[in-house]
Amino acid sequence: MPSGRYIFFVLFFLLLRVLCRLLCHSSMTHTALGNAAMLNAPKHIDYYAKFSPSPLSMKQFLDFGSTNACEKTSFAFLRQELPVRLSNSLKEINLLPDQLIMTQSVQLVHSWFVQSLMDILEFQDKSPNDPKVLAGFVDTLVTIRNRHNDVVPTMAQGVIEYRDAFGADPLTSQNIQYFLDRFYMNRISMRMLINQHTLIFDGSTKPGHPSSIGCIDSCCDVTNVISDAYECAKMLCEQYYLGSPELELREINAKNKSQPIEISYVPSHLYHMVFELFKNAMRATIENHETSSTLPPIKVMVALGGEDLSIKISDRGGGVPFRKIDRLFSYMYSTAPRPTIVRHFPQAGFGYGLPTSRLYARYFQGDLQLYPMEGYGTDAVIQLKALSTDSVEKLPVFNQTALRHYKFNQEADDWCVPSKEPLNLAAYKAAK
Ligand code: W6P
Repeated sequence: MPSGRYIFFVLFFLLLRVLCRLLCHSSMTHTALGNAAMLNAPKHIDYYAKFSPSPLSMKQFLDFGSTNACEKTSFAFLRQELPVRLSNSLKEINLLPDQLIMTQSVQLVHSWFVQSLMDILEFQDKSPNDPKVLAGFVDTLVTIRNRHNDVVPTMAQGVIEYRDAFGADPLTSQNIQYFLDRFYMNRISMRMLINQHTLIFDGSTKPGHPSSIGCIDSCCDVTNVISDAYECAKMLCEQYYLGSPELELREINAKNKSQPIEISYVPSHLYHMVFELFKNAMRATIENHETSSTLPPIKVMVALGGEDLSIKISDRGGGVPFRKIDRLFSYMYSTAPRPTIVRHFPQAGFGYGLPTSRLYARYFQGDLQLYPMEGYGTDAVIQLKALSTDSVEKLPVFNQTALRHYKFNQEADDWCVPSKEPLNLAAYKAAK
């Protein structure tokens, strides 16, 4: 019976294809959940993206770790707030150029976000009074933190793929800049929430720093952190260049002249910023003095006023043309052509060090700016809030204004484009 055999084979192959689809799909999305649960994800994303994130102040972060706050409160806050922040980012990913969204890298990051959202939603109906639930929540947060470890290099890979295929036009570059600044800022904020909860409620007793609550130090000794970061950058610099500029550090505590400068801050964030600035200052100094026998020192000034804490790091590395400053912060420009492994001293524009440092400064309402004097050197200035009441998270929110940023930026500029050939004024000469 040839036709019976034929039908049998067709059915057999159809069955194989269905099985194959199912297997491939589940391995592609790296999901522990069934496909049925994943199919509900868009509904949940739409729901949580409608909420605006709730920024916390430094004081509120500190309160979670002191006696009057408890794990249940933190749990109840996070199981709502993390889905809100995740969903706001997920919505914004959809506004990237299609060819960027379609890259494997961006798809992978997207799948991590969806998976993490679904992981937290498992806790929506569980009781905060059950210690097993609370312990399970800490474990889930640790899993999520690990899952997202490589978000930055993976997104960078996506940007490289896009740039190699479609080039770097100014509009796309601007949209990617806008997106990644917001996306990474949200990431910093979610890792901050997760770190605080897991550090404070991991069940261990806290030895060490009495002024520390989670990763925040309520008496962060700014000068100490700066000195540590300098020493580490100096070590790398000497390994690579066989020399390094000295540090000259001055400080003024305007409020308390004889006291050390202390603020409530995240020491690791401060370290990240000044370490990055030191590496840049050292590289510029050395490469600008290759022929001379002495190196000018890097001068650091720290000032604490009533409102601001300011740090200025000055090098005499010859500066940069002012026109090129934006590029130092650009994700599109500063992405290495290939994912080069930097084993030695990081080179100019080696990656995302400067833009992420600026995000850390802005996260608690500060900023980081560069003031080059081409031909002489560069001042890098970090501004931070001195008061814990002013240090409030700066968070992106996905709304109509954000949407407009992506949509309507193609409009003509409202400033004239300078012409290469100046107008011939002779044509305007009044007739005699
Ligand atoms: C430079 C370029 C730069 C970037 C960041 C910090 C300091 C410096 N110095 O020449």
